[in-house]
Amino acid sequence: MSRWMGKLKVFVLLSFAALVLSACGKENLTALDPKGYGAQDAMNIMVLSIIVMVSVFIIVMLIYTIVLIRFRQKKGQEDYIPKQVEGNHTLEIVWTAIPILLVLVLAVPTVISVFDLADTTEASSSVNVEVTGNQYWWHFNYEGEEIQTSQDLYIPVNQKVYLDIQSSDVIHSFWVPTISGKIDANPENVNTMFIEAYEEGVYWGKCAELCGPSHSLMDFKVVVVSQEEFDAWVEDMKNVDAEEVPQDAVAQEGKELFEANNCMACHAIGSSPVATGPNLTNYANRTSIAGILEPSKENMVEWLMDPESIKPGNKMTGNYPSLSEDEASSIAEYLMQLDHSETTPDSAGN
Ligand code: HEC
Ligand SMILES: [Cu+2]
Repeated sequence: MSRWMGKLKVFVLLSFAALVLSACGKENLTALDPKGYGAQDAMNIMVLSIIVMVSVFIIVMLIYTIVLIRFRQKKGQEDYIPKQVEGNHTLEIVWTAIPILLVLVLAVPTVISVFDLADTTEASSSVNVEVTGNQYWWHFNYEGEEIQTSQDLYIPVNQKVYLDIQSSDVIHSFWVPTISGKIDANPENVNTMFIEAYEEGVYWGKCAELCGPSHSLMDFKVVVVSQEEFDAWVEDMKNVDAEEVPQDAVAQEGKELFEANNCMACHAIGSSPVATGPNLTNYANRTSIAGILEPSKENMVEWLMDPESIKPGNKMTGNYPSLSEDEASSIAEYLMQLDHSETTPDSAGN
């Protein structure tokens, strides 16, 4: 009885863990509530496989139960040997054919979907973005437009957006579970995929390939806005004046400190292709700082004074003169007033 109780306890504990952990996900960071083309395809195939597997289970269990009851040894028949069916051709053909059929039912939609998702014939007439994974942040270059951004990828709703994905260092993997499947960002070659979102909103993206100590912090967002808002955003971003001097005196001082402290060796504001660090254009509208912190001035000061404690192993630590709290605060003031567009994550239907 104690062994049985032990098993029951483990079962109850696991069920409880499953129940509790299933609530851990973030909204718009789940493959189970698809809101995009690739994610919907994956979901359909998952549902199909579950239907097939559950049906097989139920049918096998049914036959098993019937056989158990109908063919059990009856009193007075201890010596009775039932009809033997080994080598029965019909049976053997049936139990070979059924699994082949099931594999086909799963394989055909899967293969169709794989080819469909790899189809890039419409790429030339769509928005194309060059995506570069870096330890531990993402760079986005809108091809043919003078637009460079990082961390927040703006795309128009209900449009295929083609991504040319690569890495500047180690292998990463680009994944926005609610919208699409994932694809590797390799240092040697460019991988192409498209994403299409069916609903406006802000969707979470993750690096899905272990790439170093801050791999799990390599988050980004896809900001899906209406076509009009996207067009407006493109215009705004193309016309950014990187030299613009802020009105506010503290922000002005921040700009000077930004220029004096080597920041520009790695960070660009505007369309400059410098991408050793994230492009900081339009920073006031970012959904996060360094991909993971709430966008507040306190968090920014914390990041500037000690990025290592926030993202271990990041490539900014130690590569600029250390800043006093006042200096960090002025720089934060400067960056967080870089507001180049009316299109913000809040316009994304939220
Ligand atoms: C050696 C290159 C380098 C220098 C110099 C540098 N940074 Fe960075 N910075 C980076 C990298 C790389 C990241 C991305 C870190 C990560 O997320 O892993 C980063 C991230 C940031 C971020 C967060 C960006 C985002 O997308 O939210 C800010 C803000 C920032 N740096 C400001 C500064 C300022 C201000 C200075 C100068 C005082 C500076 N950086 C100097 C490389 C650099
Ligand atoms: Cu990564």
